[in-house]
Amino acid sequence: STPSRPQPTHPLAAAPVTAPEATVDGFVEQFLRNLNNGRGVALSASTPNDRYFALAATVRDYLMARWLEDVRRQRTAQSKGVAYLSAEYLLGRQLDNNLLATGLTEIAGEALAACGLDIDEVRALEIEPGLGNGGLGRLAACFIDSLATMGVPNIGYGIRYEYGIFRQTFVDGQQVEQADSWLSLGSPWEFPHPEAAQTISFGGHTETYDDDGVTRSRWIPAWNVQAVPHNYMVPGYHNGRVNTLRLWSAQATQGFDLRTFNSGDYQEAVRAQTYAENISKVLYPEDSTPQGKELRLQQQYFFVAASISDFVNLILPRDFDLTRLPERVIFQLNDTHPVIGVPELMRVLVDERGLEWDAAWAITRECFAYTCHTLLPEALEVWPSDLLGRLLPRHLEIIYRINDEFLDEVRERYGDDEDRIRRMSIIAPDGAVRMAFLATVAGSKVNGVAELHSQLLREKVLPDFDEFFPGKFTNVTNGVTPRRFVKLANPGLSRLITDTIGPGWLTDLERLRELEPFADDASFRQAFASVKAANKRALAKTLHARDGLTVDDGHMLDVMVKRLHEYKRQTLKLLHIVSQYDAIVSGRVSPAEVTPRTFVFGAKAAPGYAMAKRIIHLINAVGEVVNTDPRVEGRLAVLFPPNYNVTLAERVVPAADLSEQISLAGKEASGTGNMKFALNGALTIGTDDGANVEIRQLVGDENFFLFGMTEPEVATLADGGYHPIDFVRADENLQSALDLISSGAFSGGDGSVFEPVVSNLVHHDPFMALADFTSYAAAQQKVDALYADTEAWTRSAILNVARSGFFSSDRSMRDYIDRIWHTPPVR
Ligand code: TH1
Repeated sequence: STPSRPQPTHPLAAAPVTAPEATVDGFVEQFLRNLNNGRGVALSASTPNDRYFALAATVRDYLMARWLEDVRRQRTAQSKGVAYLSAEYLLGRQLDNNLLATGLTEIAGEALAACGLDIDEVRALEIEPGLGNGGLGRLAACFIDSLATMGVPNIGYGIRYEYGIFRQTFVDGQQVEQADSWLSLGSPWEFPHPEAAQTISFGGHTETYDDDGVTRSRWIPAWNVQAVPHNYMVPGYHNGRVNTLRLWSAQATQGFDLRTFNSGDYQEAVRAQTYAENISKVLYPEDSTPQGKELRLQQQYFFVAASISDFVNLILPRDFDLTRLPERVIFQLNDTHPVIGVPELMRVLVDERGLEWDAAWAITRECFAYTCHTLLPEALEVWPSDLLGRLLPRHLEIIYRINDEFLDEVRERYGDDEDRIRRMSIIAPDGAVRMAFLATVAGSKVNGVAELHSQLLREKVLPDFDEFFPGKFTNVTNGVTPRRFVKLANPGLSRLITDTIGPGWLTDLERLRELEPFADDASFRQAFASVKAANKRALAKTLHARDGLTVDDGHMLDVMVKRLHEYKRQTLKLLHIVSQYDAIVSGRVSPAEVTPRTFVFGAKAAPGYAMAKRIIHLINAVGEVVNTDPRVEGRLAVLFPPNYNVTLAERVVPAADLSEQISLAGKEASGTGNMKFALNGALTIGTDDGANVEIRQLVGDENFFLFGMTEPEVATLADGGYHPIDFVRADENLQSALDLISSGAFSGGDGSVFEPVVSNLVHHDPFMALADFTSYAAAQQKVDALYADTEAWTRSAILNVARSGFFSSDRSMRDYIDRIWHTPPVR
């Protein structure tokens, strides 16, 4: 029931909400009010956490009037918006971002100082919400930032995991996971609305019934949970716009508990509650490797069903004509994780709203679009039909019908080409449901995330579908938000840019092109290099305080930060480090000939991914030895700060000289770290993979260290039978580095410790690290040569910044809007 609207008589209550005054005085007043009234403490008695909460609440207060206005507009305006469906949002810290959006950074600093507080100490208390694994989750966070900044109506829908991505620790060099209890002190950024909970059903069976002579199907579920919305502000940059991120949390339903309780089984009632609340308990820590677990499917349906119902039943007016749904919303599927939304919308339209199947299907096909983020065959989700049928029987029925009708169309086009039918069927021969196929059939558009990836998606993964649906496939190259990854992360560079080309570039990143001529200006190069040096010192400080690590002055900072995955080839980098170390200790080169480098790794391994964990162990073991061997004379250092996350990225990226993007060609769909580094003036050493291809095209070959096989060369090598041992025999440095690991040089003389890593490389090497080693080592020599010429290096670094404006997520959003969504900004 809709609550009745208040009819205020007091002028204050009838007026629009207003923000506190944007002055130091106004800020102090609001901050103290929040501390006193919100936390119930006086300044003198407040804890650091009280102050952090009060500061966050104050920033919120400045955004509130805008937010309420935008929420109202969303309900009343007739414009079309984006409902972004994503199982992950890797947001990073909110305080600085929201201060930046409101333009209050300086005022807040002064206000806190006037209260006798250091804002840096307060901001350090924020625990970042790690509600994502890596690139996919961070991309979602960048996209909603850009949409708010561009004034495009958007709701981000997802899951409020109680535990985000695990906190990584190292014990004796090996990864040990700790629970990420990011909510233990509460979150000042969320607005829970338990009263607006949605009931989400599961299990049971379906039955047919007669509806005025028409046979219809209905779902009789067995159990349900409550989905409680938690709203977060998503402020645009300096534009007074605030969109919403709505994350759902699972809560046991009372009715369900009561029934069990009344039957006398209290223990069982509590168990049921735990079961229900498990749904949003923890983020699955697998990046690009689905496990096909029932709880995962529960999570997916839970948040998608709640989100669709939220939009269709609550945001749209009660009497909205659903045949016009495509005029109001596009549901963007962030990979296959939310694809169960396709049969869910069909169920809502047909079973709940009584539409005819064909009409409902026409609406559904217009309302969804699908982004694929990977090519790894093992990453494409499939759900066993018995599992789906048990958990969501009506949805399985709907999927079967969608598939039957789709395959009829295929037959109509191609005749009884049974081979093709088998290839294109949403239902695999073993009965499993191929979610990527379902998304492709249902989606109005299907896109990959970089040019090369989109091309391979069409040509290698879904060629039958590309032929069948001309015009459906498109590309949108990923992007990153320059607000967080340039302005917040790199204030020094931002200041230099603004001093040089004026303001405005932060929302029009192609304007960085105007920096190009300054690459030839010696005094600009000088200023640019000193920003980089200052960023390195800042990183050194952070790593020292955080992990007790030391970064030597004067070292090149060579960085590889991303999830640990064999396809990304951290081992290739490691082999090169080992071979440099080997060259020194075997006397082949003197330390003085080696470019001083600090190698920084950051990487979490999925807890069940044994090989990835062994590789982490090996990196740490090599670091132990290299960092302490006096023969190295401090020329090489390997640092592996644990728990790489968004907060650390904001320190590491601006400090890097060299960005390692060395996946096997054809395996990394896009990458987005690669973009962050280029934008912050690191040079890339990389393969022709993912968005590296576009980075190299834009920054120019002479400002990029390319190496390795191309994707067609990889395919040819694989077809001819790949024998890694051939490549070991052909490169004595490689042979020697592998021998050194096998000898136990990094494991106290016990060669067996890392034998599984070495033998996997030498005998299998599924991602051809050894085949690319020689070429990689040669490219690293070119890196050393250019680095020796400081002016030339800095010139290249500046050109990387100047030519990377394309990689703003604002541009990605424009591409989505033009090619897929057709959701213009609303003024
Ligand atoms: C990543 C891709 O590996 C990466 O190349 C890309 O830049 C990023 O998405 C954003 O597009 C992926 N992350 C996941 C995570 C899961 C499943 C598939 C992918 S693909 C859980």
